[in-house]
This record gives sequence, C-alpha cells and structure tokens, in this order.
Amino acid sequence: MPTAAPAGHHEESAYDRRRLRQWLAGEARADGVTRRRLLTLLAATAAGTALGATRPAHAADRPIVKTLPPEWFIERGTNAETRWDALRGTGLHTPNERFFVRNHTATPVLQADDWRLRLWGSGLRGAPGEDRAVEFGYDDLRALPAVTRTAFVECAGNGRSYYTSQQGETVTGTAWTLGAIGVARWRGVRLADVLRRAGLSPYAVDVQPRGLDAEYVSGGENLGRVRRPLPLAKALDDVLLAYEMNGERLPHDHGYPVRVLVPSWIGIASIKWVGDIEVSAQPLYSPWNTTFYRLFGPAHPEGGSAPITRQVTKSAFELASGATFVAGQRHVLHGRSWSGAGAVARVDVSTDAGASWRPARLHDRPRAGAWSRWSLNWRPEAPGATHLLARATDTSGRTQPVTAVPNTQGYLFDAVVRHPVSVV
Ligand SMILES: Nc1nc2c(c(=O)[nH]1)N[C@H]1C(S)=C(S)[C@@H](COP(=O)(O)O)O[C@H]1N2
Ligand SMILES: [Mo]
Repeated sequence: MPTAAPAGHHEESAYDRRRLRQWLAGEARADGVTRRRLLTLLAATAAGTALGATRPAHAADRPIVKTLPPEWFIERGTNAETRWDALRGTGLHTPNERFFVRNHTATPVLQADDWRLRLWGSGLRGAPGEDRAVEFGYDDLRALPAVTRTAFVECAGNGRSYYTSQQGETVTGTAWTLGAIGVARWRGVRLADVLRRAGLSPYAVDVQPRGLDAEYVSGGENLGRVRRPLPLAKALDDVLLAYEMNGERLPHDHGYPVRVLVPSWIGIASIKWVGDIEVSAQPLYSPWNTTFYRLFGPAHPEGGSAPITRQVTKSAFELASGATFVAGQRHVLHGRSWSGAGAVARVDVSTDAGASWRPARLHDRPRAGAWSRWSLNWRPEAPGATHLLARATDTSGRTQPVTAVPNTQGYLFDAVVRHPVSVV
C-alpha cells in the first residue's frame, strides 16, 4: 500500500469513491453532471485507487470481472454460461471460478467498508406517518448468527434455446443452453433475522431487495435498478443474505459484498449487490414481476400468469455438445438433475434417442434445492450420430415431459433435452 500520498488526498479520494458509488446507487444528486461523465470518473477511481489491492484493473470496462476461459464459459453479451463439460469432475458445488454469471448491466466493484444495507418502508414498525429506516453495515451482518446451506442459483431462462431448436418456437431473451445454473454452499444470515431486528410490522406483506448495479435500460426505457418483490412468507422462510460462496468471500460477479439467496426460486429473486430492501404493507410491483418473469402466450392466461417462483425439473450430461465415443468400448456417462419443487427421486437415461430407457445410478443423497449427480454405463455398438436423453422425476412426482409448454420469453424449459453425440 503506497504511503506517499498526503493524508488529505487519501481522504478525499476515498470520499470521492464513496460519493460516486452513492451516485451509482441513486443516493446522491448529480444535477448538471452527465451520467457518462460520472461513469468515466467511476471507472477511473475503480482502476486507479491505491487502496484497492483486491480490485481488478479495468473492472468497469467489462461486464464481468472474473476471467472467462473459453474452455469453461460461453460468453453471451453481459452474461457467461458455464459449459457442462467443464463441470465433469467438479464436486457437488460448482467452483466459484466456473459459476455462470447473469448481469443485466455490469458487475459493480464495491467495497464492504462503505457498504450499507438499508431497510425501509411501510412494513416496518414505527409511529404512523413516520419514515422508518434501519441500516446494517457489513460487520453488523457478520455479527449475527450465521447459517450455511447448499443451493442452486439458476436463471429462469436456462435451457431457453431448446424452445427454438427442439420445438420451433420463437422466444426472446438470452439463448442459454443448460449452463445457466450453478450449485454453491452459501453462508450468511437469515433475512428473517434481519427483518425482525429491523422491526417488522404485522402488516408487512412484501419485501423488495434492490441491487447497487447500474439502472437497466431495455428497449430505450430506463427500468431503474434491478429489484423484484418477494412475498413476506418466503422472505421469512429460507432466504439468506449471503456473504460467502463455497467458503470464500462472495466474488464481485456474484454479488460482493452481500447478495440475496432465495433457494429453489428463479435466479432473478437472488438479488446481487443488495443495497436496500423495501419492506411494504402494500403489494409491490417492479418490471421484474410484471413485464418479465410471468408466462405469456396462447397456453397461458390472458395478460400473463402469476409471477413465476420455483424452478422446474431439468437434467444435463457433463458432456460437450457433439462429444465422441468409441464404438465397442465401455463408457461411463455422467450427469446431474435438479428441481425447484423437491429433490430428485429418479433419473432415466436413453442412449438410443429415446427408444429405450435405463435407470441411472444416483450418487447424491436427494436434497431439495440442489442437483443430484448420476451415472450410467454405456457401450455403444455401431458408429454413427445419435442423441443421449436424460429424464428426471422429482419427489413431488414431476417427470420431465417430451415438450415444454411454450411462453414468449422462454422461461422454465423443462422438457427432456436431446444431447447430440457421435459414435466413431
Ligand atoms: N443486482 C442484480 N441482481 C441480480 C441480477 C442482476 O443483473 N443484478 N441478475 C439476476 C439473475 S437474472 C440471475 S439468473 C442471477 C444470476 O446469479 P449469478 O450471476 O451469481 O450466477 O442473479 C440475479 N440477481
Ligand atoms: Mo436470470
């Protein structure tokens, strides 16, 4: 850490960073200064700060901070999809370096020291008309009882591209294959504990966490910062404010210093870089539970379904698309299945494009909110192209169907995916 700069300079540059971050978070006024100008300043302080030894240079230039080796990731705009063959040999938990990233804009590089979590709104106890707000610092959260749990984060649009490639449907959104999921061991505090400490009113119905990343502009419209309401019942049940991922400090791309973690629910519920949580006595709406994350289309209610919540049942092979196998030799096929509605009860695999099925051997004790690894022996006979299929059934009795019910935004694809391979 350099010592040459006069103390006064240090204080001002620290304050400047904080001020800019507050602006980024919508907590500072910037009348008469263009957004572009402030973003340039922010990029400069992020790259140039003397105190930021752990801060990667050029973080503000790229939507994702961590490196994205092409053997692990497929880059999709501001997002990065994990390759399934890169999960072969990894354990139950996806290494942080290989975990997919879904960013509406870009990863903000924040510091725990000047991070605050503000809880506010009509669902907190206080005198009538009083504007209640309670703040927690990073150390305040770390001082609360910690809990650890294994859970997936999966984008609601995971598998979206199969609506098109398998079913011929036109859908909007990122063309994920099956790699917009990862399982991690999260450590943090219960949102319930924080809400109770903040003074929850008996009238509270919704809580809405909001990210500190930049405002999201879609179709020329500024939708504001990423935020989505959660019903209070879910917030009090199993939701975490997580500060660790697989035993490490939360990586910048995954929400440092603190993210929300909503087990079994669609990824958008798990707000990264959370800066404030509105606690409301009235139901809340945001673009992320109205325009987005409802099911639209002929098979759904006019005006759209209710906001979607739990993930569906899926399976994937730990193989690249088009992987090759030698005829006449014994191979072991590996894969994973998961569901947002319960644990995986059984997995059946077809190595002949769906003509016959065999049960896979399950390797993990079934657990809700995580995937189960499985394997199956295979000795392909004749050379040629074929498809491998895996079909999971969860403990709620749901089996993956042959076709998924389409919706215009391509959410919740749950049909059996046909994985192309060739036998040589
Ligand atoms: N603040 C904020 N939170 C966010 C997002 C975002 O862009 N900004 N993306 C959401 C979506 S759509 C998904 S799928 C998950 C992805 O989490 P990950 O990037 O840690 O894998 O984060 C969610 N939380
Ligand atoms: Mo997502």
